[in-house]
Amino acid sequence: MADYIPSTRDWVRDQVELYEGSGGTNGLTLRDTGLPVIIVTNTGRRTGAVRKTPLMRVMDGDNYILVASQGGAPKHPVWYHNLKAQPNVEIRDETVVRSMQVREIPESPERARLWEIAVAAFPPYQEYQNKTDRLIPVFVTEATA
Ligand code: F42
Repeated sequence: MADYIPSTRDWVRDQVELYEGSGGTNGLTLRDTGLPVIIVTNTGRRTGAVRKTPLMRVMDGDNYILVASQGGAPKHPVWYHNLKAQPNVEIRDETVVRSMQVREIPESPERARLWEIAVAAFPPYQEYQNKTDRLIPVFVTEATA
């Protein structure tokens, strides 16, 4: 079993500790927004370590939409590259943990549809897109058998 290496960002690490440490009963929202968060367990593409990334919970039916916004920063978050290299992840949604596979959706009408759903769920995504030159990546999940 690979080691878990926590995020270097205090607020992110703290949220993961609270969320996972409570078995998915505490620390479930982004700060005081009341908006739900999931924890995506992914594999470090260089270290092979276990990485845990909280993201907003955005649903398209039974599938999760993962938005690599990183607050509109100029570069993709590191987890984006981890997911491209190793698309098998675990998603914790409150008390439920499932193995899922993710795929990035290239620019297309399908991506536009998913983006609309994401912005409806978390309006700051649009502000983040407006302030960066990169097209913010969008992944969707499919449950693995
Ligand atoms: N970020 C989003 O992009 N979208 C969201 O919807 C979102 C919601 C959210 C809600 C709650 C919350 O607490 C955080 C939220 N975040 C959201 C922030 C998100 O959890 C990430 O912290 C953020 O996107 C930055 O991701 P990152 O992967 O760039 O993380 C950085 C800070 C980090 O911890 N980096 C590690 C480090 O040590 O600096 C590296 C981690 C890593 O995977 N390393 C790789 C390895 O092999 O282990 C090597 C990677 C390489 O290629 O070098």
